[in-house]
Amino acid sequence: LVAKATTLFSKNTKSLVWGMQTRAVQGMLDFDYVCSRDEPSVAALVYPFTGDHKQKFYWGHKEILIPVYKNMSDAMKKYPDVDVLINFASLRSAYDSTMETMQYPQIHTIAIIAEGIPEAHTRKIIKAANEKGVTVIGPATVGGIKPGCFKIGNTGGMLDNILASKLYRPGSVAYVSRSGGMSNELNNIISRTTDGVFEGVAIGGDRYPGSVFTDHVLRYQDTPGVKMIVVLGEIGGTEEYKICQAIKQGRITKPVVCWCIGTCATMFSSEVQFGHAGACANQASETAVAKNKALKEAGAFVPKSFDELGEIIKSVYDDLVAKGVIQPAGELPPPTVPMDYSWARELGLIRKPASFMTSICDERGQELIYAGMPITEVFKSEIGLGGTLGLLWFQRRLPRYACQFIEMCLMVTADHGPAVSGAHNTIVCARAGKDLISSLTSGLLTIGDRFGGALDAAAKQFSKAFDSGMLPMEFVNKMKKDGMLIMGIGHRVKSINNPDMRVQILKDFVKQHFSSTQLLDYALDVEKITTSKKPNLILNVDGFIGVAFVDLLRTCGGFTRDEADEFVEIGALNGIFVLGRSMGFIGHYLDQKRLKQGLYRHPWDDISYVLPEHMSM
Ligand code: Q5B
Repeated sequence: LVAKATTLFSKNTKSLVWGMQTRAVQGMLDFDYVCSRDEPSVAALVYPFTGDHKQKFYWGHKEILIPVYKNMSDAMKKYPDVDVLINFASLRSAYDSTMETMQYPQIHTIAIIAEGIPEAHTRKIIKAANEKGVTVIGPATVGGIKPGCFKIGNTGGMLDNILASKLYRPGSVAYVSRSGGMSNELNNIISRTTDGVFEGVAIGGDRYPGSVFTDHVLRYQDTPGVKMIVVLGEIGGTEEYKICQAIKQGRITKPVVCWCIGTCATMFSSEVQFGHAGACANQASETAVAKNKALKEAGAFVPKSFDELGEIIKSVYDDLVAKGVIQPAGELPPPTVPMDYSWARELGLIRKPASFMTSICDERGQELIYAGMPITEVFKSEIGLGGTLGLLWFQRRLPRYACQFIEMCLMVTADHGPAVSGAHNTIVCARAGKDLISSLTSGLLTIGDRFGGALDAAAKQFSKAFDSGMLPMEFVNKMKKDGMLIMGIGHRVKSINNPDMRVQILKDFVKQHFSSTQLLDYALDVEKITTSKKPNLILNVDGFIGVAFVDLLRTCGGFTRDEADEFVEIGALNGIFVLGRSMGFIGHYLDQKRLKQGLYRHPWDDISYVLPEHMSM
């Protein structure tokens, strides 16, 4: 067997981290920085699942790059001064990666974080480690910490905890525990009752930890900076008896404060398996009560209960100070490590104007919310597509008739055959081999004043004329005088002789359900005048929806007049045609694909070529 190192970590320790644990690595670097280390303790990461590359981290305020290697051998070769490996591999790969690590004699300490590694594998690891003189911390642990020097992975928690427990500089008390969580509690207790932690290791809760209590207690005994030792044992196993023996034999001379957790097991009528795999007393000597008794008899300082642990640590420490064994050093403030933005925000310490604002939908919580209405409620109250559109476009729970009207608008505008500009474009695009989205958008891009995009302009023109008290005839004449077309009036194929049934359907519904149709009535009066001039100058589908929507917004009770006007101003109404007609365009796209239509080429006989005469120079 090769002797193992007494000092596992120093201010110059360099490590490799196995696994893409970027948060843990950043935590280590922040710890290094707050300890005033000259260089980061992480030399590189090893991660077999990506190629060699570099990862960005913070070193104080600065951004630095730390390499990631696919092969451990490359990392070892590149960093011969690395002597610690922190293994974040899963329980499936931790064995192989640990065994591989032990092939490199430069490594003297391995921390294995994974839980659930088969005991047979751990025992093989322990055997190999003993043969090679490698200290294994873990498995199933956060690892350990040496204030001012080195932190294994996530040990010690967040930076505020590290600072609160003064882990950025060494104290005189070394501890060993099984549990990682309880080691944090020890950091807290020791920092409040003494000059602080010198080193702390959590060996992990498995039945076969890679290193045991005595391994670390003996190291601490042989480490001059350690003046007293704290052991937090627990029910199960007999390791604590080795400490008793070492005290009795005089191998351990420094004061040992010890408490075994799990004394409450006696309150149960049957044997209790506590959280850790090894935390179960299989015989009387393995109970916490028996071990505490033996430790006390051996000369360790054993409190009456865990609650008294702090007091007893303090009294032992005060005694050492009184005897001059410990001379508490003066406090120096640690360097400031900038707080991560996300953490500072979570703590409510900073505010920043958001780049985006949204008021219609929130997907962050457990349930998707549309304008304040949880998605389950959207379905429960059966508001349908019209109601959903009401929430997302108008941020209102609209009355049922309004939802129905919106759905009818979407239905009547869904398609008007392949000959209209948009459908034509979609078809040509689909036949040119383009995809659905390209073909759809090619169709949508034709929507404008002349085709399908006259809803908002119609709403504006008619409202302005109506609100200003202009008579329908005055309005028609003024538009003619100004040389402007009336938006929402006129159709290429529909006329009073060939009425548009879509408009008729909507008209019937609106007349029956809307509380007021003032603007619609005004537009119908205008239609009477325009159709008297030309039968195709009807109030078309765009115009009808435009003016009827103004009546809806103004009179449904959900909007102020300003809000109603704003929706028209910002172009909400054309959205109805865009949304409705998207259904048709998609239909045309699928139809062309289904019909296996080839590339479209417009026939020459349908193009009038009107080039200038050939001109000779
Ligand atoms: N005149 C729609 O024009 C159309 C006049 C007008 C005063 C007017 C035209 C127009 C306003 C925009 C509008 C939406 C281009 C239409 C839609 C969806 C669709 C489409 C589908 C679907 C049709 C002939 C004479 C001229 C003009 C005069 C025409 N419009 N006067 N105000 N608004 N409307 N767009 O038939 O004296 O002879 O020179 O721009 O509302 O897109 O199915 O196809 O669902 O897909 O080509 O329904 O009306 O008529 O331009 O030859 O004009 O009438 O000044 O007078 P036409 P033009 P004059 S719905």
